[in-house]
Amino acid sequence: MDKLDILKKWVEESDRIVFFGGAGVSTESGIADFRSVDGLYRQKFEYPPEVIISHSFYARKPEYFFNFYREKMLPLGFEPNITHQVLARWEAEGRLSAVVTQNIDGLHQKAGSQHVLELHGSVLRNYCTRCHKFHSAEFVKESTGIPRCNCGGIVKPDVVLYEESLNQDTIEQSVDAISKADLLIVAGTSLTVYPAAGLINYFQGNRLVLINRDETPYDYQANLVFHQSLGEIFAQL
Ligand code: CNA
Repeated sequence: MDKLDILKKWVEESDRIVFFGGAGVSTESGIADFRSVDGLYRQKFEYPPEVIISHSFYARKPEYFFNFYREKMLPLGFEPNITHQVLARWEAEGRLSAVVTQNIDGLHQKAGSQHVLELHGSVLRNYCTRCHKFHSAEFVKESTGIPRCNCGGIVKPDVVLYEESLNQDTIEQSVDAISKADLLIVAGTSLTVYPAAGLINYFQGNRLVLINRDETPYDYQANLVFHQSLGEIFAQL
């Protein structure tokens, strides 16, 4: 049996699949990732991107942060691709228990997935840091300089910046889903951002599948590895 047939068989036999994904899941929707050859980290900016999207930079230079965020990190108007769609279908069929994602683009929900654990938050939620009023992503996109609420407070995206901690409840739910999974598919992630990447160590099964164009530090732990595009694989599932 070739690798793809094995994966198909495992999917058919599963009813607690967990999909753990990253920016590579959305590149085929047109959203750049961080670490591919045309990713954000290979482009030249005045400061390295990981510095700009850190909490201390946000606190020191909020206007610069928001200009970068609006231009490079606010993916509006994109549509889910075949990978998002197949995952939503598996959930509806009762095969998949959770999507754990490092993405902040909301495309899994747009494709119809219900149980999505967003480790790094979402650009679709924005709150005033003073009165906590909700603001849409369009509000932030259309703002100039520092986005401000009617009360004068800064409107901050509900996105986890470097140096900020992850939501404890989301971590606990992710650990719970991963530890109970009968098939864990890890895909479209360089597995270099912690603590998110470490969560896959909670998997207790022996069907760990890794799908990523580039090699990852976890390839050696996987039971099946595909160095291919997600779209190529998911179009056949
Ligand atoms: P990353 O470090 O940029 O890694 C992405 C990985 O995906 C790379 O190893 C690529 O080889 C691989 N890849 C890219 N496209 C495909 C494809 N079509 N098929 C298969 N593999 C592919 O991204 P991570 O998610 O690992 O890093 C974590 C960061 C990136 C998170 O904090 C995210 O919030 C952040 N991010 C999110 C988005 C988004 O929400 N769409 C976009 C850019 C960055």
